[in-house]
Amino acid sequence: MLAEVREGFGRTPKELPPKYFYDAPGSRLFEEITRLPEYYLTRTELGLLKAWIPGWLGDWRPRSFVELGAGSAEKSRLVLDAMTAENERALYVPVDLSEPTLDETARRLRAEYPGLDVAPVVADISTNFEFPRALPRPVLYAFLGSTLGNFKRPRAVALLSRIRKTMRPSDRFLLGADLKKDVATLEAAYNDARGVTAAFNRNILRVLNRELGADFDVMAFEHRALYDAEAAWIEMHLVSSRDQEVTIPGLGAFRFVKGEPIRTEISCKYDRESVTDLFTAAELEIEEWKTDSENLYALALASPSFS
Ligand code: AVI
Repeated sequence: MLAEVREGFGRTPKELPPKYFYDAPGSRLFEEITRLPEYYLTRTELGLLKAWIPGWLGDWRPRSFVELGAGSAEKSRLVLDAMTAENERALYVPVDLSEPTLDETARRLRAEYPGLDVAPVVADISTNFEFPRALPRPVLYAFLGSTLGNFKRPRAVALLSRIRKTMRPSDRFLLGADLKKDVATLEAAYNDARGVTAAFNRNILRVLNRELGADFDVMAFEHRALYDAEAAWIEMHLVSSRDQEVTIPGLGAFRFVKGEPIRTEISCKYDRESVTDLFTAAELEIEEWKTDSENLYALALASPSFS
């Protein structure tokens, strides 16, 4: 963590890796975000999964389901229901950074689905983590919630390529992707009226205080989220509300001038073309592309390409 913060604070503007949002309070705040009226992503994705998963998994029945960033696996139930519909045995591999969340998820799912083997993997998917290979085929890999959008292109392509390398011809990859749309809708989703996203954003500084002994005055940084249309991403910042100095033991003192931002997250927004572009770079090709009636969000089901 110290090395990553050193690297991020060496940039202009300073940056922090968004994975550090998700300690226990941060994960609870994120769950709250997913239920906000402005944050249409989660409920729209759920509607699409409900509409399309039973049909897709009825025709092609995977025996393993590997889910990246699984968290509490709420949306995963739709896939698990379809996989276990005919009392067949199935394997679920939830992959997440948080061991306590995974343990709890595994405990609940084992009780709920008697025919399901649950083999959680604690891993940081933003690094070079190796995917399990010896899995009953076919395998459905999934990365939902538009979390791929929190990765810049090189990391997104690297992650997709790592998934692709483990795929056999009968396997599929399912991506949830938030779509480009009017700026007002996008910015409202990251600037909710109740200030939950602001609390979520600031929480990263509490994590640094607790884990690294830093002395951020958390309330002296303001939440800001803006859409950059050229990059096609939302940028979340914490903006210093005054001139101040922060000490991070092991890294030293950092001066902030009033108005100086720390970039805490990017959240890329896609269209079919940009998803195709990422997939092509990773040797994947879109088999199914489904959007909701308002064109807010998409599910892309992809197969490995062999060109
Ligand atoms: C997890 N990820 C897809 C969320 C997003 O929309 O980029 C994280 C988030 N940040 C602010 N609100 C939600």
